Amino acid sequence: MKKIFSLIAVAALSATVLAACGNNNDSSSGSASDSSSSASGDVKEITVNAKSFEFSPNEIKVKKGDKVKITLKNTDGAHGLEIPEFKVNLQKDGSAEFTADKAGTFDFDCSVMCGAGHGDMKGKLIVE
Ligand SMILES: [Cu+2]
Repeated sequence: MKKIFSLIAVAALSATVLAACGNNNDSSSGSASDSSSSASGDVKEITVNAKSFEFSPNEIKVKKGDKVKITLKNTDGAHGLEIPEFKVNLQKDGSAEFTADKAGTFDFDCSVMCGAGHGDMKGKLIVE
C-alpha cells in the first residue's frame, strides 16, 4: 500500500512541476511579445480640434507603452491643451510627444483662459 501512495505522490508532484513549467512558459512568452510590440517605436498621432468650448475628440484611447504625439488645432477661438499627468501643456496650436507609460484614465483640459465655457473644456485620455 505504501508503495502505491508514494507512486501517486511522485506522479502528482511531477504533474504539478510540469504544470508550473507550462504556466511559466506561457507568461514569459506573453510578456516578451508585449514588450516587443511596445518597443516597435510606433508613434500614435492624434489631432484634437478645439473650439469654443469643446474638444473633439474629447476622449482619446491609447495603449500603455504607446508613444503619443498629440496635436492641438484651434478651429474657433484660442485654446490650450493640458494633460498634467504627462506634463503636456500646449497653449496654442502645436504638438507634444509623450509616452503613455501608465494605465488609467487621465483628464485633459484647456490651459488658456478662453471665456465663459473655459471650465467646460475637458476630455479624457484613456490608457489601457
Ligand atoms: Cu480655455
